[in-house]
Amino acid sequence: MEYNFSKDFFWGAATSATQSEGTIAGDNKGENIWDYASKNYNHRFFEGVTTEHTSRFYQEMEADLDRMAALSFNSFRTSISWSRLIPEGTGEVNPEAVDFYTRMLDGLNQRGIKPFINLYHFDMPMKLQEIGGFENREVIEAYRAYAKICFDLFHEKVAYWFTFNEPMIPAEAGYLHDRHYPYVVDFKRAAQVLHHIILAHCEAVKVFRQGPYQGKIGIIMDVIPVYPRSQHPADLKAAEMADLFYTRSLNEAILKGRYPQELKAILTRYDQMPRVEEQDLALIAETTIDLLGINYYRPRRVKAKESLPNPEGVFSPEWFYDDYEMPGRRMNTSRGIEIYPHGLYDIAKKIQLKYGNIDWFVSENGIGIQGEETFIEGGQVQDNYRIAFLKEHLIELHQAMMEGSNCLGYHMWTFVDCWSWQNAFKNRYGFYRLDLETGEKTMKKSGLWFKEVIQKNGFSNEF
Ligand code: IFM
Repeated sequence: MEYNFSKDFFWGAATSATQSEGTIAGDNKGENIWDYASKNYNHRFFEGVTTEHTSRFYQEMEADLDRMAALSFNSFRTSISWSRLIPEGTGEVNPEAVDFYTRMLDGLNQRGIKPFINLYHFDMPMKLQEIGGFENREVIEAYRAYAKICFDLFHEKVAYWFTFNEPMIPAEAGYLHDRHYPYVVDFKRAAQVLHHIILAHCEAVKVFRQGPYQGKIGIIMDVIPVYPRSQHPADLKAAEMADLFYTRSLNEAILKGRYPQELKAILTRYDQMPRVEEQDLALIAETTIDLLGINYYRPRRVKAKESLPNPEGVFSPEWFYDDYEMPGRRMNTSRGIEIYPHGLYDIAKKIQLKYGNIDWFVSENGIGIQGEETFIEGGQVQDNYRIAFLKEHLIELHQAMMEGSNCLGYHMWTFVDCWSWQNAFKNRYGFYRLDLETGEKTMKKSGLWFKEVIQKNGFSNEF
């Protein structure tokens, strides 16, 4: 069976500034929450690795661009680090950063690799976090100004802009589930952060549309499709609630221009409604995007709750469902998450049938594996599991495209093994292995496989 993809399909990979750039003396980068947290809450990071020690994209950018070209990428996503460009979050622009991003964008374009540029990947400048980060409405204006500076500086070099990567995560992980700084646990505050992030997205899209810029603008969402344990009404209700809180709350605001009605009713009932001003809803209603990125890693399987939540405990979406461990599910044990390629097909169909079949692409998909050095043979990581993972997901995507889904591309997470939030270098995701001792970057077997796929614009099931 042959799987051929559309002409001009985007093939490449994604990373983010904080996860790949690193810092060096004299780069004049300002501190962001990850620089701060990885030093001051060092115990929360695997083996205590801080943001200084990432994959050194800042120093090795030209060589890394050559590595991308060696994989035949035609596109690549990274983010601009807000605190590198504007060290205090507002005010003075850092000339070293302008020079770095200019060289990076030129270098990509010269190699025929289209830059996909994201403005925010979890990395709030520390100065702005000190006044509350996105919990503070003033930070929306700071973000709007930052976005405009990026558009003004780089619009001639970038055709694809994204306002946020996974906008749910800073709210959910930073303000409810104790995974990201500032480690607050409070649903109402998380909801406020999410609402302000949505407004910040809308403001950036607005400023983009008002300016003399060419190109497209969109957002990158992390979608976890929800599956109920059974067709029992209680399980179906549990699935509906998980979907409402974690997917529809955000997707409908961005893609349909309004929050789901049921959400407001529930949050009001539990006294969890964030402050929403009247003009906010009008702004959300009038904002549209050109291109949607979807990050897909896993499904969410749920069942009806088995015991009542503590009524005096912290309100959370988990008050309405329990996670369900489906017997026989296929696991990536390094990350403790299920592998379910068909979920990508289901997402594609949902976009097609429920969200107007808008243009979209897979902006992240990948598999993080711990202890990858044990798969090194002849100096190369023999990551057949990653090739199988990619193949299975691409087959599902291909099927959805055959049925009319407007998917324009596929970006793998990630290019070179990179630093992760909390897990640092525990799980490796890259097409290139990073040797932490020597700094050497070597192509894995999956990199070679992906290169062939790109060159053929598809693959056959045999290889
Ligand atoms: O590393 C992250 C990335 O920053 C956002 N999406 C998931 C990746 C893998 O965990």
